[in-house]
Amino acid sequence: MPSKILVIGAAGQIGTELTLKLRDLYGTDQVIATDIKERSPEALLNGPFEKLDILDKPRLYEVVKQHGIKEIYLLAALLSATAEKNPSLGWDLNMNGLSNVLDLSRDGHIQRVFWPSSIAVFGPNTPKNSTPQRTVMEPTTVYGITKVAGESWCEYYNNRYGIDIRSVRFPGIIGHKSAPGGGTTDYAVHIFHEAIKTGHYECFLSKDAELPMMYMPDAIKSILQIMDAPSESISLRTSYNISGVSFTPEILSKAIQKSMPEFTISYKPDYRDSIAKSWPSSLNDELAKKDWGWNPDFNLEAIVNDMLVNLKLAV
Ligand code: AKB
Repeated sequence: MPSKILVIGAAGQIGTELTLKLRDLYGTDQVIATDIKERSPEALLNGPFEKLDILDKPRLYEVVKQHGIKEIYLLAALLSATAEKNPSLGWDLNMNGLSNVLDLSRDGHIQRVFWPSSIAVFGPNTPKNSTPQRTVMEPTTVYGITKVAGESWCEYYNNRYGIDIRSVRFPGIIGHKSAPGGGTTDYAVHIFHEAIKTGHYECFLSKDAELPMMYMPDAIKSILQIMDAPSESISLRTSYNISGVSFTPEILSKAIQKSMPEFTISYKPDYRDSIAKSWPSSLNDELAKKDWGWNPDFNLEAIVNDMLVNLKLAV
């Protein structure tokens, strides 16, 4: 019987799909979904749910003890665009949420932790194409700053206390089952919904803002793969670059037009465009491939086809 798992931020874009997948693999009652939201999202009603504010450390310890949790997936965070509107909350939630979970582990309650970092760790002075694993970072957003600091915090806890924490740097994630919440890359999900609903999308990035992206099944696969790998093969305890596909809003809109020729796009870049332009266009993920066999399945065409089929079915 696998040890019990806690997903924190389970109502979010990745949290929802990750919880469903973990419940499929390990059993519904083995995976406790938690979120700051009062109630479980519909999709997660098949299993246990607890309301949990990650900044409430006593409550976190209580939930962990009550359910005999041994493994945590920490997905609660304020993403890049939202955190720019409230930088101190972004810092507080992203850093102290992580610290609370790492302390649980240091205190011997938890055996393993997954925590996602992001391409937001990079900044305008980072090499843009095929960004190396180790390079200049210098992020310009509070979200990116918390991810750089969080990576070092994870490595510190691993070195000092032997905590088994694993992490990947997520690009923008595209999926059809759950909504993205406050990221710069969210346009790549909104565009599909608007294409189907109204046939037009007004994009908040400029047409040439090229970003690394990934389809949700690949994102979930990366989490399962890195968590399944033997501890000795994880040579990096900050966070691994992983790559899927890279495209601009213009390239994505043309890919959608292949199936929906009547679809149109216009551009009204806002503050998120300068965030996007400070991030890499593509990543070098050789180390993730070498250490734990990372390999994505979905290219742009496959993503577009799958999104359109599933969203049309859901209408
Ligand atoms: C965001 O846009 O903030 C996130 C991310 C790239 O981490 N999707």
